[in-house]
Amino acid sequence: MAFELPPLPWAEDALAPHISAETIEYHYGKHHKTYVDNLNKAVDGTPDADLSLEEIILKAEGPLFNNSAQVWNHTFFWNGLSPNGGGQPTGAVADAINSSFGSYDEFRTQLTQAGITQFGSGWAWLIDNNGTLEVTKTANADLPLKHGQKALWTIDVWEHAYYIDYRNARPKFIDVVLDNLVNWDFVNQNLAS
Ligand code: MN3
Repeated sequence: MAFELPPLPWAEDALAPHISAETIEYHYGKHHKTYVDNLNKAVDGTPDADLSLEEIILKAEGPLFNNSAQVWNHTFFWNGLSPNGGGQPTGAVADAINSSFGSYDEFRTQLTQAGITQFGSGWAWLIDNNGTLEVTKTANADLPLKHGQKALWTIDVWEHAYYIDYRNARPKFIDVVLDNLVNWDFVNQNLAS
């Protein structure tokens, strides 16, 4: 069965003005869709077509890994954003962030630094590493799953994620997302799963 582009959890203009409908139109409607299309082309008629997305990510290298991982990463990224999100964490994640980082501010500093210092394209992550929350960054399509780590949240720092709205100002994009869009309910679900 072919992989499908999952629907967005909100309307294309719901994250504006922080992320514009135009950015979503391209980032979801073109970039994310292209990864899905390329993944389907790559597995069509092969035994991989019967595997789950996660199974493909774990076994694949090269273009098949890149496209399958980018499908997963983008779906995870969209679900981690909410029009009513951002700011201080809630629930169990708030306690886990305090115990792992000392404070929300320290988490925020580390996450921002990871996003800014990811040279070229990639992702910054909040992960659960055997009960301790950590911030990591990955290049291109790479993701925690490939390293045996559990992802709790991510931010896409490829230029296509922010260039329409923020041009070259990646730090501003990260700030705005942290202040306004982090879906802490989703992070709590991932922590609990
Ligand atoms: Mn992207």
